[in-house]
Amino acid sequence: DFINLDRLGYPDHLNATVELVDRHVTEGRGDRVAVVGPDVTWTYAELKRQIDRMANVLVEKLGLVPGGRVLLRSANNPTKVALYLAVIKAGGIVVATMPLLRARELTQILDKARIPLALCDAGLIDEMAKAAEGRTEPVRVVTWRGTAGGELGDLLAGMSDRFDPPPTRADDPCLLGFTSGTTGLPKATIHYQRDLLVICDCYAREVLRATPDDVFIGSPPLAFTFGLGGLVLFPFRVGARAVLLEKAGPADLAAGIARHRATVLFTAPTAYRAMLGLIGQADLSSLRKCVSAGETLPAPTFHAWLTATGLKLMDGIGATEMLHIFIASPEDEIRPGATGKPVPGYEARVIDEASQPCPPGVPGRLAVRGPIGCRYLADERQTVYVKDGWNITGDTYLEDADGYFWFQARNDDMIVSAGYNIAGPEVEASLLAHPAVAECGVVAAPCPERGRIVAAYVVLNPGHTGDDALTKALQEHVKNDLAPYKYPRAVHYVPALPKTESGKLQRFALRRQAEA
Ligand code: 3SK
Repeated sequence: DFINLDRLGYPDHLNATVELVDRHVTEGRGDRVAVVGPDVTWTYAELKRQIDRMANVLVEKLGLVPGGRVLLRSANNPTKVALYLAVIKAGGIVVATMPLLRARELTQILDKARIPLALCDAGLIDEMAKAAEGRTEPVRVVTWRGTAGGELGDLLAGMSDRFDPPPTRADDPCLLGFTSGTTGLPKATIHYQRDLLVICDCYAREVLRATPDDVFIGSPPLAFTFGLGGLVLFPFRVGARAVLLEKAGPADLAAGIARHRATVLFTAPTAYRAMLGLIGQADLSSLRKCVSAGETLPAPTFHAWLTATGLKLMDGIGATEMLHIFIASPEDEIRPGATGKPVPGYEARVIDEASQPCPPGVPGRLAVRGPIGCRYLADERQTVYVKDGWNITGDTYLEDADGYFWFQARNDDMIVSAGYNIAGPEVEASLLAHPAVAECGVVAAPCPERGRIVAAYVVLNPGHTGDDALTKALQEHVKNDLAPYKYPRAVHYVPALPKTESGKLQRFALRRQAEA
């Protein structure tokens, strides 16, 4: 299931942590800053020291053996990074979890991945403890406070700061990425030691073009592999600096960029839109690259950011299954509104119901393959989502004659109304271009006459009132912008939209509201 690995030239044995951290120390770059957190700054040499001590604790005191699974639960901070990389250095498998997960969701993960050890920030222990309680397969939970104080701090006392890793293979599993899914049980995707380098050597090198002088910052949690890549793996691969924010709302991000003179920003379109309102209040002039992913990037947001900052948002689509972004364009090849072209090393195609390639301009299901294969952990959905080595994504796309891929809808975001196929996100992009609209989500609502109608849930910008006059104005705006049948026949004004922890709009929650 791998292509182009010869070109990437990985040896049969490698350890991702050694490649990402130790290598900088052994090659004389140990005094460069690796990671900055709320209360600590570590050079590469100090980060290696921390990782080695933690790896010793994991192996000597907590019984971690190669292949052993370890759950991590905390906000983004340097201790979490060191623990993450310590588990991998010791040949273990990390299962990082979103800090806001509740006990029921943690239990699903513990059960699915059969995890015997959890490392948890003491501030987030309540739900973890509930999840661990009364399980037939016991889970040992170790907490830490601040920069590895608390229980973990006690275990670390007196540990050697030299750890010799076991001989890990390039295709040893080292990470289980859980996908939240829209409904139902989460799926776990298995990733290898090598995969952590592949995404750096494909996306970060060929598209992002990261350099050792870059300072990375962003909002996604490290449990979302968008964040893991953008805030840890990409900076460390080139010996650059990662700034980790425990709170990363738009205002925190803007302040963090100004304070740390960040050059590379990873966040989602919603945050870019919110930051537009903060441009005058924080100095964002240090930024040179802005990556947008996690949800589709509408052209109005691209243009507004370009006007405000002079920077082109670099859109991309990735998947936990593929670990990171597989379609995106370097800045000099961006076509606004398109997601981009396959990242070097990956192939993408749009296929029809019979799994045959669609001609240019015809929408179909997006399929992708590349140096990272999609492997679900003990999940019968493997055969549904992976066919002949192609990962069948949940997105409808079209490819234009020049090879650019254009997002149409999530497969379940298509609204069929009176026989017309309408992509909800297209109507959202149109509404977003209206000055009254701050955010919106568009879904199908039942209608006796038309089967389904287009229903918009709209969050307004300050100074606007959601009344009949505005509804008419928004409807006219969409009718003038898109084929008239696409206009939202129902418009609901809401204070906020339902989102996942990684900031994605939860259309299924809106759909449920619309069905009610
Ligand atoms: O596009 C996404 O949602 C995504 C998922 C996982 C990793 C990276 C990305 C951009």
